[in-house]
Amino acid sequence: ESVKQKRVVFVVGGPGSGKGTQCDLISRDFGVPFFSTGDLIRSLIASGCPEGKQLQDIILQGQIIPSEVTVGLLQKAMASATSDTVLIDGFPRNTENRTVWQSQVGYDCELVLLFDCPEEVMVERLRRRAEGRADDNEETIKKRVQNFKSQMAPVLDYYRAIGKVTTISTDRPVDDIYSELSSLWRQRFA
Ligand code: UP5
Ligand code: MG
Repeated sequence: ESVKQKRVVFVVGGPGSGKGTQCDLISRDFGVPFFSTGDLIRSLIASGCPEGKQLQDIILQGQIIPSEVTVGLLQKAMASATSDTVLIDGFPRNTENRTVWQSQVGYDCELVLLFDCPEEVMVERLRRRAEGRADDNEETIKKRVQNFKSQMAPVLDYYRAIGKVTTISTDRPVDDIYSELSSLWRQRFA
């Protein structure tokens, strides 16, 4: 099934770097549909699908679920979006995600927004978050951070080499980050 080409912005950054918080704000103010890959996966598991147990195990290990699953969820979500610009939070997570996206979707993102935040700040935010996420425990948090560092490095190298990465420092209050992000958004996409 072919989906009309959209302007896709990937928002990436370590666990707790503030991706969801900022994407919500952009989505609210600019009317851009926003898809959190993690939320899509959690809903799929909650729906009681046959592969749910296996997916939940992967999440608890802080590992990355198979690209075909993720890209399939994103394609389905994007197909229902009427806007020609979409925000995707938390994808890609590794090189395999990136290449499967390219072959399955058929075109690449326009921009990668990298949320840059010190590890200890991210970890502290996740420790404090009390939303009952199964992966917000010390053990899993450690693995999420580790996997982000090791698996995203080659993805970021790839996108930097083609000039698609914009880095935003997220070790500051939500409003400060958003004032930079929203003006960037206004310049490029509004
Ligand atoms: N907070 C936010 N901004 C703040 C600020 N500026 N100052 C102080 N506090 C701030 O924020 C995290 C917490 O910090 C919140 O309590 C918030 O209020 C506060 P949030 O905006 O939720 O940060 P975010 O970067 O979205 O953190 P999240 O935990 O969602 O990041 P992850 O990347 O770990 O989670 P995600 O849901 O994307 O993925 C979960 C798992 O799913 C992955 O580990 C992986 O196993 C799997 N997955 C895949 O396999 N493939 C995918 O493509 C995607 C996910
Ligand atoms: Mg999130």
